[in-house]
Formats: sequence, structure tokens, C-alpha cells
Amino acid sequence: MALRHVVVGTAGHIDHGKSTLVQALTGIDPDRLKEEKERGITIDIGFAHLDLGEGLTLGIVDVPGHERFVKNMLAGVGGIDLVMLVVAADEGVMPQTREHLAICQLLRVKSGLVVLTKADMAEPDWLELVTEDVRGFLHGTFLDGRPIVPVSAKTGEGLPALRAELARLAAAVPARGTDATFRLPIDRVFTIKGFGTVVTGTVLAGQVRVDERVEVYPRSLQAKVRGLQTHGRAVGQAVAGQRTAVNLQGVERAAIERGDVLSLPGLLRPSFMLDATCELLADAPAPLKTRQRVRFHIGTSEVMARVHLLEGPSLEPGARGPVQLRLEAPVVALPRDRYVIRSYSPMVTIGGGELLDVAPPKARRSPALLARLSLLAQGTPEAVLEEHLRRVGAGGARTADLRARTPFGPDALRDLLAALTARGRVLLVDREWYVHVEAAERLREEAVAALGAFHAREPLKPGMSKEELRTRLGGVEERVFLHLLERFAAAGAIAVEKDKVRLADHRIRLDAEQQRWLDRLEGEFREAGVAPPSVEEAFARLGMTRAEDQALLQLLLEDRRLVRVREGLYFHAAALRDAEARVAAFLRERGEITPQDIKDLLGVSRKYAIPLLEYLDAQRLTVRVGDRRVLRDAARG
Ligand SMILES: Nc1nc2c(ncn2[C@@H]2O[C@H](COP(=O)(O)OP(=O)(O)O)[C@@H](O)[C@H]2O)c(=O)[nH]1
Ligand SMILES: [Mg+2]
Repeated sequence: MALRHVVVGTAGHIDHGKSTLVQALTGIDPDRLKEEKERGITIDIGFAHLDLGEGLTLGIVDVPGHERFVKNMLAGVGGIDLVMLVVAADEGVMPQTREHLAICQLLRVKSGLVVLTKADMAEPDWLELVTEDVRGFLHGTFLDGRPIVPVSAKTGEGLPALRAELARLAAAVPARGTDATFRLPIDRVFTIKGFGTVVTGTVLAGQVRVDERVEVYPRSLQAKVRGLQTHGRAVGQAVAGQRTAVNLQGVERAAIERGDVLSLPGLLRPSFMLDATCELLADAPAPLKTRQRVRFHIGTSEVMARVHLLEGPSLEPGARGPVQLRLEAPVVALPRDRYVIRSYSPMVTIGGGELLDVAPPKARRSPALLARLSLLAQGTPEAVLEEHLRRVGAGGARTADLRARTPFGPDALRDLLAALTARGRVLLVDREWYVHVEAAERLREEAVAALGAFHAREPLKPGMSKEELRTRLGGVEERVFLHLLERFAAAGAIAVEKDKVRLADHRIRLDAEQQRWLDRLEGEFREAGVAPPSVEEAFARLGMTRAEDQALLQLLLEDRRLVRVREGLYFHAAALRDAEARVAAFLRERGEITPQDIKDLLGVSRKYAIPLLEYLDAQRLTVRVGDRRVLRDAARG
């Protein structure tokens, strides 16, 4: 039989009997702190578990009801599947009954039930009245029509019925998908003598195994899983939906805090800005104003944030709209995660919503932004992935980047990318590196424009260097850029020759005047043979002083009619070929050549002899042995 793991959280007003109920159900006292036992109130979340038979184990998170500890309550309910909303029969619905239900609703807890506790303290008539009242209170919420079970922890009345309802509800909880990145929002950190650091939490998604490497986010602390426990038993693997204790090797307890997230190394990215939908509770005390400072709760973490409304000056109670959350400390999260906001003061829950983008640019209100966010909220998976890729532009994204900023698990992501690539919506530009076709097309248009402007400015140059073009187009990652250039070239329009890029139809056209100067300049070098002038000397002799004369020199070099032998020293190609042939002949006859030999052979001074020899070494004709050269082939043979 397949094992099923379901997490149930308590919720409800203080003193309504949540902790007592958990103890009555499981025999485990969830109030574990000394102060909790002394004062008889729950301060922090507590844990218990209940074996319901038939392979079903309930993890139970007991939360504090006190309004001052809602923050802790939020850390507890983040990963739950079901809620037991506890209402004391003698008191009925109270403020934290409302607030906790609202929180569960905002976090989209799927299902649950209501437990009317302290049934022993109410007459049957009264019990009926309270039940009716609660039914009305639940109207329109996710608990509407769910069971309301009267229980007395004191007499044990109703406990079997409650167990049966829990088993029924738990069996109906859909299994969590396995295609997801492992994430465990940490709710407790402590040390155990002999074992070291232990963190606990509910595995939100994915799975983790003993010996696996993990990372504590957003702190960039790497560790190894030394051991795992669920419900007090050592296990080899923990999966989504399990309350889990992870024994970490390689991190200090003091380095970790509640609110951190345990996941796989290098997978998640801390965010300071989040785009999201936001719904304000109908009973929120005031409209939400743009830039309002709030307490932002996600997973087990709480950070301060400002809510930037992206539509309208304020959000009325009961209304929803798109927002950008700007955080005062980073969190790690993924799109589709749910969050809750509470007002700074008074500390009450006012709303929450769903994350859409965890790596957005700073938002500026615009119809395009609204369209984009509505697509992220409602689009098909393919449309959502396209949108993420569209936004990163021509630089594209690697699969790992997409894992960190899209809601898709590794398998789904691979399939979506394959489908989009097959349809030509997305280009695979390097291993695991993707660019949206529209971003590539825009880059192509920009490249064509930049090259057109370049040719107009520099008509005598054959093209722009790839590197200059890359910089001009915003410095797209080199590998990606080179791949895209090849694509553009294959499509026409652009031509690539060695390190130069030009418009395919660009030709250098010299007018008669320019052609005359070019010929003269070439002649100057040809006639000088193996003792060429410097460029300055050649220009001075010919009276060439215009800026475009440099371009003519470049043309001769690109045409390989002139050859650069060393910085500032150019030989005519014919003269160089001739010198090379004579040196080779000399070497074949004599076996070696000295600088003095070459001076005699070519009738040149040392100024030319040495650079020539070095050039021939670089050309791999000769190799230096002491102060002489021999033929490289001879040296090797
Ligand atoms: N008579 C009666 N008292 C109860 C019952 N459940 C809880 N209590 C009492 O109510 C008080 C608050 O209970 P507790 O579990 O701490 O409430 P919590 O704040 O919701 O966790 C304690 O004094 C309990 O003994 C019950 O079923 N019957
Ligand atoms: Mg309690």
C-alpha cells in the first residue's frame, strides 16, 4: 500500500482548546516550550502526528491563537493540506477565528473542517445555536459546507467521529506532484548533542535524500543531509507533504533562522522584488495605499515590504489588483507561491495573493505591464514560459535560470522547452540556453540598423568588428551573440567574415580619386621592397593627410596587399614573399641563417633584418636556435 502523508494545521482563537485537542487526538503535547507549559498558552508552533491506519499518517501543526503570535501561526500553516478550525462551543466565533480562517483562505488551504471544542461545556440547544452561527460564518469560504464536529477533549466525546472525518478528508487530499524543485521552508532550528544542526519544516515540494547536498537560502550556505526523520522515525528520503527534521552537516545552528529555505544547491535566487496579485480582505480596516509598508509573510518568513500598486491609487477592501512588492530583505520564492500581508500597525492580516514573477524589473505602470501580469496569472504553461523568455530578451536564459523563475518542475520545463523549440517560438542557442524568437528578431533588426549606420559612417571599412557590434547591442552574452549572428547570417541580410560583420549587400566602392590614392600608397610600399617606409613617412611623402587615408591603409591590409610584420612596420606582400623565398633557399643550401646573413642576403639593415626573422619564426618557417635560425621542418626532422 502506498504511504500517504498529509499535514493538518490547527487554527482558531486563543484558549479555544487547540493544543488540548491535539493532545487528546495524538497523546502528544504540542506545547514544547517551558514558558508555554508554565503559562498554559501556545507561543510558537508545535508538532504531533497521528497514525490513521491504512498507510495514512497525519502530521499535525498546532498554532498559537494569541493575536501577538499570528506571525508564528503563519509560519506553521504555510505547508498544510487541511485545517482544523477550532471554535470553543462556549464562546463561538472570535477575532482570531476570523483572522486565521482568512489566512487559510489567502494561502489557498484546500480543505478542512471545524471542530466545536469544549462540547461538554454547552447545553445541546446552545450547541445547535453555535453550530448554526458557525455555518453562517463559513458561508462563502473554502470551509462552506464542511463538517462541523462537536468534541470534548475532557470526556472524549466526538473524538472517534473527528478521527473518521480527518481520515476521510485526508484520503481525498490529492497527492502532491513529484515533478518539483525540493523546497523546505524552515520553521525550527536546533542542535542535538552528537548530531549537530537540525532544521524542521514541511516539505513544500519535491524530495530530499540522505547524503544529498543542499543549500540554506537566501544565505548561500551549503550543507549535506546527514539524516532525515519524519514523525520521529529515521527515513532515507522525505517527500512533499511530510513534516521533516533534517540533520545538516556543515552548517552552524547560529547561521540559520526560521524563514530560511532548504533547497538544492544553486537552484533558487533571492529576490528583493516580487510581482504578484493582491486581494485585500473585505474586512480590512482601510484601503491599501500605494507604497504602504506592510509585513510580508511567505513560507515561514516575515520581512517588511512596500506594496506598489500597479493599477489605481489604492485598493479597496474586498478588491484585488496587481502589485509589486519591494522587500527590505531578500526571500526565495517561486511564481504561484501564496503570501499574506499584515498591516504594520495595528498588526492585523489585511490581504495576500499569488506571486507571478520573482525576478521582475522595477515596475513602471503601463498597459503593457498589466497585460504581461495578467498573462502570467492566467496564461497556459507555454504562454507563461514564453513570457518569461520574452522578458529576458536576446540574452536568453539557461534552464537553471528558468527553474529559478518559473513555476515549472524540471520535467515539465524540459517538455515545454522542447515543444516551444519545435514550434520555433524559442531558439536553442547553446547547451541548455534558450532565446525567445521575438527577442532574437528584435536583436536582428537592431543589428541591421547598427550596421547600416556603421556603413554610412565608414564607407571604406568592410564591416564592424563582432565585439563592437555586441557592445552596441547591449552586451549580450558572447556565446549567445555568436550563435545568433550565425543564424542571422544564414537567414541573409547579414554577412560574417572572420571577426567582421557587415550588411550582406555592403560593398566598398572607391571613387576614382580614392582609387588613385590607394594605388599610390600601395606603390610606395611595393617600390620600397624589403626596406619599407613607416606609414607616417609614406603618408608624408605622398602628402596624404585626410582621415580616410587611414581607411585606405586598412583596405590594403585587409586585402593582404600589405602585411603587418610588427607594430608599425608593414611590408608589401610581394616583397615579403620574395624575401621569404630567398631565406628558404638560403636555408636549404646552408642549413642555418644569422642576422648578419640576412642583412647580406637582402641588403637590409638590422632594423628590418630582426623583425623579418621574427616574422618568419611566427610564420613557422624558421625556428630560433641560439642566435641563428634553422628551417622548422629540418629542426623537427
Ligand atoms: N471543559 C473543557 N475544557 C477544555 C477542553 N479543551 C480545552 N479545554 C481547556 O481550555 C483551555 C485552553 O485550552 P488550550 O488547548 O490551551 O487552548 P488553545 O489556546 O486553543 O491551544 C485549557 O484550560 C483547557 O484545559 C474541553 O474539551 N473541555
Ligand atoms: Mg494552544
